[in-house]
Amino acid sequence: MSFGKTLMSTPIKLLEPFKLGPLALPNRLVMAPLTRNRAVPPGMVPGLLAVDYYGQRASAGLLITEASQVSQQGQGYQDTPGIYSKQQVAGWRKVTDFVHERGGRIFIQIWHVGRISHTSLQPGGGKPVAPSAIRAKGKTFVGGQFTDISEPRALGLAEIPGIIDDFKRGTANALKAGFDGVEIHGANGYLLDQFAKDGTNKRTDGYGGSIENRARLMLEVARAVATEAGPERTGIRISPVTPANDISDSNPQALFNHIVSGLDALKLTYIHVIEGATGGPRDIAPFDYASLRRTFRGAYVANNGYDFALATKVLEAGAADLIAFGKPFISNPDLVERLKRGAALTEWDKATFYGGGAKGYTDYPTLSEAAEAAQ
Ligand code: 8OZ
Repeated sequence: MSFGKTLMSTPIKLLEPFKLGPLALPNRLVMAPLTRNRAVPPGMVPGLLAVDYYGQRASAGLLITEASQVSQQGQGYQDTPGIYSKQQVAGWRKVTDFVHERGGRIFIQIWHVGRISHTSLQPGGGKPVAPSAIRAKGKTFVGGQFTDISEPRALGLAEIPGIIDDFKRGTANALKAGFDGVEIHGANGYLLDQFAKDGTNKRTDGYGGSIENRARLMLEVARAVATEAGPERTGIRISPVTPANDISDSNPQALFNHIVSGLDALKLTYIHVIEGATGGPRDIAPFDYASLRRTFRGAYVANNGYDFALATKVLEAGAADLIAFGKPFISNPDLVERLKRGAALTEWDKATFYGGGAKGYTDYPTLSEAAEAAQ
């Protein structure tokens, strides 16, 4: 990632303010949702380290938390936080208070992993749930090791309202916890993406078959969340062509043109689009992202492999309003300040991405801390 000095004499588009619904963002940098697996078991409560971690990054235009499950059933990895219990709400409240104290804005990303889970995480040791009983090829991280994803069972039609209610309760809890808004995780092969895409959805009821039917759950969840939080405080993350978590679709362009048109009708505040393969090549499959931009009247948050040069180009072309950075925010809590100064960035350490303690989480220095340490 290069934040070159050569561009420093021209105004930096990423540092321009942006109005996101009721929120005045001081810049166009969004901290992407990042799974860090440091919630405190057994309650999956965000701990004091998380307070520090998000507080350190409060200068981002908008922070989006790591994905937080709306139910125990919605958990797929060890030590990810929830937003379904009183204790979790109390834990998150400390996070939002500290971020606000430091002048920041923060949305919580809420998810249900669907089939990307393991029986050891599920209520009563049961099977994870999915649109159809098709096991994902891949591993999840549980009990301190990478383990094969479990065989799921297909959700019964009668269970679907309960899933929507879980997202609704998660949203109500998020507001109680003091979040400025909610991002629905509709991406990366988790439950809502599993319903939307035909590689994972073989249902024959009203939630399977046609594009309209497969998109139904994502749009119903979006409506429920927006009803609870207000559409101006509701965003959603999508990943039309990612192969993450063994997901695929035979016609992602038609599917996502339909989904985004539905999201536009609900007046959501943003779509957050992972362009290409999550954390991988941006050009993995042809897709016309501009058509989503044209369809959706809210903000367009672009993500995946952006550096300063590409972000500037895309913002200047009007192809996006905000850019979400992931790994650079892990290792540079003061990413915005470093951009302002044209300062070098700290490299991230992959070994400490998932799980552990403060190391690789809250101990990356700001510029001034690094300067002090060098004295
Ligand atoms: C990395 C590891 C575990 C989960 C995603 C929430 O892909 C994730 C995730 C990423 O959206």
